Amino acid sequence: METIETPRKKRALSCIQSTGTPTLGNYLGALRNWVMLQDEFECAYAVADLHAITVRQEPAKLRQQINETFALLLAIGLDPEKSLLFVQSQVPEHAQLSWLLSCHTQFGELSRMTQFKDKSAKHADNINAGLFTYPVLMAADILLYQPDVVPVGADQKQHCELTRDIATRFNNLYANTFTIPEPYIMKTGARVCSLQEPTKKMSKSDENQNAFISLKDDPDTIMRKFRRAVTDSEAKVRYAEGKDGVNNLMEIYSAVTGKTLEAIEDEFTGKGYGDFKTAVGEAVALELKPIQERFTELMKDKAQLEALMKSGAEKASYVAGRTLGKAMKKLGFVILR
Ligand code: ATP
Ligand code: LTN
Repeated sequence: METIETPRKKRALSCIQSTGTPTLGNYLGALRNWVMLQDEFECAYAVADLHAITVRQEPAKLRQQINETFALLLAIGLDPEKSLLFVQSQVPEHAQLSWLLSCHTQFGELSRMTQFKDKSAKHADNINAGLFTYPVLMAADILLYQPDVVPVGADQKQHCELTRDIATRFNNLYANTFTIPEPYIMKTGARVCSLQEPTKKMSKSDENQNAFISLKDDPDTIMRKFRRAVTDSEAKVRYAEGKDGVNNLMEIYSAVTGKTLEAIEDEFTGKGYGDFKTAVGEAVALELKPIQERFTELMKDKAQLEALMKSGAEKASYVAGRTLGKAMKKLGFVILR
């Protein structure tokens, strides 16, 4: 008798660091796509807290940020019934596979990573080994769950490519072990820029608070930050080379409202930047309102958050343990039963 195999759902995995409150850049570039993929893919999403300590963190603040980032994942609409949600440090297999993979990654490859170059310039007094091997831990995060796609912002494309190279190398040396994943980068919102230096990406660890919109910013703060956003002296809302500030605001507005760049140009013909910035601020505040309300509720129930972390970590450890075991066996380690 012929059996009909149901094709397996494609898998997605991604993580966000607990280095501060997630920004509008994190949301438009990655997080909201995670929610979108939930029904179509088998998804696993994590708070990358081990990655966060590649730059110095204050312990009490780190703990708070891990809890808040986990709560925000729930607040944006990720459903633990549909997706695997967990905290990286609570699943020890990540650090274990990272070691195995680091012995299959070249010094030269890691030296070429632009995030390493940027972060070592920014933290010149603390260029630690973890900052250098950061992409190997990221490769472990990904490969443990055998995903087909990795939904990230454009800045993570290079790390995803390195992950593919490491996995391919491992598969060729030992036999097929890891699925080779593709980065999944959306067209709009993939690179939201700083409101103060619009050629740089918006980053949650920026020292200048006016440079980013945090997902926790209240409407007044959002409006004030957009009003202060750097633009130019042309006073014309149009998307063009050299108009980085305006282009960034147009992209944000487009990503939030779904309007095309042309429609936005039409909407603001004959109007100044004041009206435009108000419209962008209002649209963003409206988008964030329900997320903020759910976040406040979730943070009131620490026991529930912890219970969700616990069940997520257990499920993740089961999946990760299987892949880790497979990789160790292929490498020649003695596996005890
Ligand atoms: P940090 O400032 O601490 O380096 P970050 O803001 O870059 O952090 P991450 O936790 O490293 O945030 O990134 C989480 C996800 O958000 C990644 O998929 C990343 O590509 C995406 N992302 C980060 N910044 C932006 C941005 N400005 N625009 C679009 N996507 C972004
Ligand atoms: N390096 C990522 C965060 C990250 C990640 C991952 C993203 C850590 N592990 C696994 C996707 C998959 C960053 O955004 N800077």
